[in-house]
Amino acid sequence: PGIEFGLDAPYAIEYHDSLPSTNDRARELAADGADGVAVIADEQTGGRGRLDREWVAPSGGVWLSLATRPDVPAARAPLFTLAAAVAIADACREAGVDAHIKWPNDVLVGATSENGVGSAGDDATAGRGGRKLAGVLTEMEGEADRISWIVPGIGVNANLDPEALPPGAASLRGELGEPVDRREFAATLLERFDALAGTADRMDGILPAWRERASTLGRRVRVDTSNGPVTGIAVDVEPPGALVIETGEGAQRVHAGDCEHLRS
Ligand code: BT5
Repeated sequence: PGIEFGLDAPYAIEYHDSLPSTNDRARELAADGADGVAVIADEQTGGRGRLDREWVAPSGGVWLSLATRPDVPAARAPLFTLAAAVAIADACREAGVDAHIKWPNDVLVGATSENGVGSAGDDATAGRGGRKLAGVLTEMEGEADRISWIVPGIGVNANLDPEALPPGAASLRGELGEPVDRREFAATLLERFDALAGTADRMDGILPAWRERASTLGRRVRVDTSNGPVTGIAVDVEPPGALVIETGEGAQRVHAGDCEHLRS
């Protein structure tokens, strides 16, 4: 089913058949003062991941970015990424797919048990604790004491053929064997996101919800940060979203980077 109309959600919807990137459009709207608009496209021709990586986004996915102007300090921005991951995981579970979160922004399926990690042999991504169903790219502008705007961008491989996606990717259709109703999926996702991050006083629930759905905690991980790799056991996530890694030489907090789940 299409996602082009009839979405009952706590956000105004701006739908496009095709856009270069829903994040770019939402940034434009947010910079112009929009607060509470969800930009949704059936297809993106220039989808972006973090660090200027490409995000493959053909017709059939849920490609969605929120133009928001919350009254919170910039330091809390990482919480929006965590909230988006929780909202995605919940919408996936409601659709019948047992999704889990890999710090900070990946939603994965498969290989949740500790001993299952790496069971997929040489397949790089599968061997690292699951196949990627969704990702989040959050972009913002503002001063330290207040965000001017923030755009959480959400990409979910909904009704796609996994063959059309990069190696190590999964889709809801691939997991379920049939398409999902994307309108229902997007509505659930937006409702969950709003419940977690819609107002500053709601945001306290984000970390507990994230911990419950994360497969990273308790795992041996390597995070590649801009200061080099940090390896150890991921023991917790701390405000506003830092991963605490027990390295053997004390705990280290990492705020951004690419995380790999390692064999223990
Ligand atoms: C992400 O980046 O995971 C963030 C993805 C955010 C996409 C949404 S879609 C709506 C909004 N508009 C945009 O333009 N972007 C956002 P990162 O963690 O850097 O992962 C990127 C990597 O994932 C790539 O280098 C590929 O290896 C892989 N990849 C690319 N497309 C994929 C897909 N559809 N499914 C799974 N993996 C993919």
